[in-house]
This record gives sequence, structure tokens and C-alpha cells, in this order.
Amino acid sequence: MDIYEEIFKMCSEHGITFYSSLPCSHNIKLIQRLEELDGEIIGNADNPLIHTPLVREESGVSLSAGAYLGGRKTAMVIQSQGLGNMVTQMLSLNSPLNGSYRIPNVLIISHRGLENEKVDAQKPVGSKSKEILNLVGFKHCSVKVISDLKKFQDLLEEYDKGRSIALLVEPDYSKPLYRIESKKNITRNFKGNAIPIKKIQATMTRRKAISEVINQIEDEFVVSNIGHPSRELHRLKDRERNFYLTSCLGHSYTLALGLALSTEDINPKVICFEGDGGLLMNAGSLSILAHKKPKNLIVLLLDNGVWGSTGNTETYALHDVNLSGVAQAYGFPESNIKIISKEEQLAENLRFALKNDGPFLFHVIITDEYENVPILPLSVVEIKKRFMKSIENARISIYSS
Ligand SMILES: Cc1ncc(C[n+]2csc(CCOP(=O)(O)OP(=O)(O)O)c2C)c(N)n1
Ligand SMILES: [Mg+2]
Repeated sequence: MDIYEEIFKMCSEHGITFYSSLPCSHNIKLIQRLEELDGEIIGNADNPLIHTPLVREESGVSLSAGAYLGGRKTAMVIQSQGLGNMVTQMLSLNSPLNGSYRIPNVLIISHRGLENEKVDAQKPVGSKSKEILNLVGFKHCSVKVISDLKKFQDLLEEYDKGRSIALLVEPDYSKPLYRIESKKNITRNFKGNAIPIKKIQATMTRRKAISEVINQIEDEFVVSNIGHPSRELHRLKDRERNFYLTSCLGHSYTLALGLALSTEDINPKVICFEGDGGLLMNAGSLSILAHKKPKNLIVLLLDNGVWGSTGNTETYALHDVNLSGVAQAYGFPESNIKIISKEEQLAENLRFALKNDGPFLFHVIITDEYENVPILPLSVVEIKKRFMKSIENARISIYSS
């Protein structure tokens, strides 16, 4: 039996019926199961199970607190990366500290960044996860195999006394990762916005979209987002002018914005890849982008409607959220927004954007297909140093000519 299955069984037996989640590649099976069970009565429960996929982990803390006020026992299924983002809410709503509402909550955390972790960028938060939990006053324990779960039983008793608790689940890196099967060429419906496109069928894979861009540009600076997009970009064409952001989900476009604003003196534009999941997590900052309007920034929103890098659970983008419509509502110039699903459209719009003042937002609808690409062989410090050197060289060549 899968350890997460057993954890879910224990939570159910303990009367937990209100779940929220944000995926890690290692907890997908449980999240998929929770989604299937949404609305069902489990065992002797008085109420149907509620599962809410989150777009940012910190909202799960207040969502759970509200559910507790409404009479539910709650649990969140997340990755350790999300823990850092939740600190203020946990201190204010869950902790036993003076001034906190002391509302109990249960966290089931895929604890990345430990010994066998291959993704370097998981390490800072992973190595501090226990300290974060101590800081916010959560009782916690670490488990690796099912027989360790006796410790969780003891924690659940603490929970009954009103304490918030956390279970840190060490991933089994030896197991192949579970993924939800690709739905391939599904048709997307865009509703309720001024852009006159209603139905769009994805045709390009993410790799194809990235390669279309990377093969057309020359000196441009590129910022790519966490997970498979950065890996695919590296695989297609590694360059000094590529900055691979391998942490900070949802923040590649804000990093690219800072870069664009501070490099207006050098010619090449800044091109940024962002994901639909990432953008949903940090949608509010679109208002900054819309307000600052950097002429030298092109954002490519690679929208596959799923949290693709962590196993393909759906994002809200797949259903009703039109993210470029959101950008438009925040004030992003409408004429510079394009919804794109075909290679030729992407190539043509990119050609135009490279020669004209932006900012541009290309909402690229891609399939949710997956290719296994190895993790980056570069350290994050190498990525930074190399990139900054390329900026320096760009300035030298401009000011010395
Ligand atoms: C705060 C935080 N929560 C969760 C994760 C785990 N995570 C890494 S990549 C990813 C999926 C990103 O999806 P999207 O932005 O849509 O890009 P895609 O992989 O689909 O191209 C998730 C959930 C994380 N790194 N950080
Ligand atoms: Mg996605």
C-alpha cells in the first residue's frame, strides 16, 4: 500500500473531511483520489468530503480555518516549498502564540530537499522545514515508510487537544513517479472577456513552443520557469543568456520584470516563460506588470491547463480562467495580448514583438503532453554567475562601441 493511501485512511478515521492541496510530484496519487472523492461520504462521516485544489498554499491556511469555524476537521496536502509561503497565516491563525486564533490544522507535507534530493533549489526550504514548523508552533514528525505512521497516530491525539500538526513525508525517490495521463488536444473555452476568441485547440507541445522561440531569437535574455520548462529550454539550447529559475513558482515573470526594468539601457529584450499554474499563484502581480509597462519585455504564458511538472493535475486555467483576460483586466495593453495555438502564429507574433515596443503577453495554449527530461546539470549559483556575466558583456559591448 502507498504511504499516502494509509495517511488518508488515518485522517478519514480521525474525522477529517475537509482537504485542500497543491501538488508535488510525489503526492499526486492522493490528490487525484481526493478529487475523485470530492462530494462523497467516506465511512461513517457525517458530511461529504470536500477537496479544494489550491492556487497558492497560504490560501489553504485561511480556507481551512474557515472550514474549522464551520465545523470541519481539515488537512492540507502540499510540498515543503509551499511551507515558507504560509508562515504569516500559520502564525496568525494556527500557532499557539499570543494573538493567534489557535485554530488547529493538519499539514501533510511532501518533504523535499533532503539527502537524496536531486533538485538543488529544493534544498533551502527543505532543510529549514522543521525549523519553520517549530517557529509556527506545529507539532510534527517525519515518516518514510508505513510502519513509521504510528507517530502520526500520536500527533492526531495532539490535534484533538487543539494543536496544529504536520506530517513530513520523505519521498521514496527509488519509485517511478506517478503521472496523470495526458488529455492531449483538448479544446479550451475562453469566456467572458473582450478578446474575440472562444474555442481554441492546443496543437503544440511545450517543447515545440519553447523551441520555436529559442530558435528565432539571438541575443535576447531569457528567464524560464521552474520544473520542466527550464529543463526543456536547457535541453533545446543552453545559453549564457538563459536564466533558469528552478524555485519560486509563479515568480519568473516578476523576476523578468525586474530584469527588464533594469536593462532598458541594453538592447536585447527580455523573454520570459511562465506557466498557467505559476501565474495563477501570483496573478496579483500582473497589476505591477500592467502598470510598469516595460517596453523590452515579452512574456510567454505556456498554458497547458495543468500543473504539468508535478504530474498533470488540472489547474483552474483549464476550466473558466482566461489568464490573458485577467492580465487585460489588470490593465495590460489589450493590443499587445495574443492568444496563440499554432507554431506559425507564434513565430509571426514573436517576429513583430522583437522589433516593436512592448510589453507583450503571448498566451500560448499548449498540450499537456510530457517528455521525461533530466534535471539541470548546472548549480543555481552557476546559473546566476553566468547570466550576470552575460549582462556585463552586453553593457561592455554597447558602451565601448
Ligand atoms: C510554492 C510551491 N508549491 C508547489 C511547488 C511544486 N511545483 C513545482 S513545478 C509545479 C507545477 C507548475 O505548473 P505550471 O506553472 O502550470 O507549469 P507546467 O509545469 O505546467 O509547465 C509545482 C506545483 C513549488 N515548487 N513551489
Ligand atoms: Mg501548466
